[in-house]
Amino acid sequence: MAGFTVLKDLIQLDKISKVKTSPKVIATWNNHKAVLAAWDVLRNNGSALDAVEAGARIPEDDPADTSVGYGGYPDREGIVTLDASIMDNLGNAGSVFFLQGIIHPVSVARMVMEKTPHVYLAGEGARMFALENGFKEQNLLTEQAKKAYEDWKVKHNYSPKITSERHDTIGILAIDHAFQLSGACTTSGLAFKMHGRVGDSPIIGSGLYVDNKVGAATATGLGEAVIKKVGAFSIVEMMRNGNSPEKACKKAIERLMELPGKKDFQVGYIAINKDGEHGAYSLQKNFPYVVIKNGSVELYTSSSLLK
Ligand code: SD4
Repeated sequence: MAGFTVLKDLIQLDKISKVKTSPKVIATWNNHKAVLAAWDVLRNNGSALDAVEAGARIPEDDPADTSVGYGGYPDREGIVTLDASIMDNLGNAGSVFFLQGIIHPVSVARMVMEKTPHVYLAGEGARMFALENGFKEQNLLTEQAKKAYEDWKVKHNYSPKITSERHDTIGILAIDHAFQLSGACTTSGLAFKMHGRVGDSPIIGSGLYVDNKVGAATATGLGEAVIKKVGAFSIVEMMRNGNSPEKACKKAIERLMELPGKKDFQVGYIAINKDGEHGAYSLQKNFPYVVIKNGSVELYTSSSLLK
């Protein structure tokens, strides 16, 4: 009997060693503090869902990150408005659009996913929901962001043209010890956007998509372009059809070439598949992304279509 148990254990071990995947987190840009926070969750046997939320909350809190949460650059009226989304391994999704005065939109998005029958809450409704659920209201416009806004008004003469001055939006994907996938994306959107504008980040299938059987993808860059090509969903579908994460991201970037003005904007995609393989691709060069596995952080620069 004892021999049988040992053999069974060996078979189990053998099975495990053939599984390619181990916990991993991947995030857009050099969000190394975010992947470390996510890793801390995974290392303690936490879920991919908890990991991506913990990771996304890091830049939301960071006044130096001018594309996310507190310290994010405001819109053309000088108001910081936030978009965020989250998806779990079961295909559940939650998002907030155009949220004002609440520092952690990713956690509000998670609450929309877990506590309501809805997927999207926008504007005042999202803010009321957050306040009713214990989130505190606070001013998200830092002195530095206010100054940048004042300078922009002078320099750009309040032009409605899209200016992609800075990008640091975090899209973050994780696979946990139980081989489950989750993802999140959070942003203050394009700097000096029109009041009421919503980007790709909270739109399920555009800025973020997770299918636990296949993989997950997320986006950064010009949201209008990502929305028009339903970026993240198309990457997951391309992975379903046998493409590696990098190949799928590349094909999705190639589709952007059908859009006008392609030389003037950036889009970067990152993806991970069910085997834990990751990849990325961007339209313009110099798109960094960060990966953590076995506790060590690696910063990569993706290949790009335009050189
Ligand atoms: C948006 N995709 O709102 C976001 C912007 C972004 O880094 O990625 N900024 O369009």
